[in-house]
Parts: sequence; C-alpha cells; structure tokens
Amino acid sequence: MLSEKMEKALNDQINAEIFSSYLYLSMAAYFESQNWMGFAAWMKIQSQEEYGHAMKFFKYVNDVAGKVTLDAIEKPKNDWKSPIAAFEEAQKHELYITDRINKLVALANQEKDYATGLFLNYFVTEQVEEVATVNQIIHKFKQIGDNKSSLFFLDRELGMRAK
Ligand code: OFO
Repeated sequence: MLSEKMEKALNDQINAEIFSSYLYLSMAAYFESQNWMGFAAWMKIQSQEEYGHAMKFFKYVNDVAGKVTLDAIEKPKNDWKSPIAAFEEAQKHELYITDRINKLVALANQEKDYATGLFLNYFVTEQVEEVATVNQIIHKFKQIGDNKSSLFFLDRELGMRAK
C-alpha cells in the first residue's frame, strides 16, 4: 500500500519520465532539421526508452493498488546552438533525473516502503548507465572538436544504435 506522499511522488516521476521522452523527441526534431540523421535516430530511441521508464512507474503504481494521475507535460526547448549543446543538455537532464530518483529512494526509506525501495533499485542502476552513456558521447564530441569529418563519423556511429 502506497502512502499518499509516495503515490504523489511516483506520479510526479511518471510526469518527469514523459517529459524526458518529450525533451529527447524535441532534440531528435532539432537534429533532423539540421540533417544530423544519426543523432536524431539516437534521440528517438532514447525518447522511446524514457516512455518505457514512465510506463514502468505506471505499472508499479497500479500493481500496488495506487492511482495513476497524469498531469500536463512541460513544453520542451526546441532549439540548440550545436549538436554538443543538445547532448550537454541531455547530460544535465540525466543528472537532474538521478537526483529525483535518489530523492524517491530516500522517501521510500523514510516511509518504510520496502516494496517501492526495491522497485526503485532498477532506476538507481539505470541512471548510472544513462549518465555514463551521455558522458561518453560528450567526451567524443570534445575529442572531435571542430573536425567536420569526424563529426559526420560520430553521427553515423550514433545512428547505428539499435535499442
Ligand atoms: Fe528515465 O532516465 Fe533518462 O531521464
């Protein structure tokens, strides 16, 4: 059984994950408008992954007899000054989501809600991976610097992401 506080926090997280999905879809649209089709493809897959995260929370709230309540989704930004700027924003966003997940874990502990604590373990691990992945991409951008042909190569590499 979820406490009222926990239920609200989990519903807020559904909103945050859907916003993540929306933000990355907006980045995909930006990349397509600039003809960076590989970066766009990577972002579209990331957007789907985020929707999957929202649905995991959705299912969990229902599984423990809570009520899912959806809220308005914030309008995402739709333009960036360069490909690396968009990925840097993704990095900042993932650090923010990590902080939110940590706060959810702290709340579950405080509420002695062991089932939710266990459920959240998946997301603790997932956030380590999400931040590491985007860190690696930014590192590559920095190594490339102004080298246009390497940038095309990175676009092609990221476009090969399968899931
Ligand atoms: Fe759902 O992990 Fe990114 O935001």
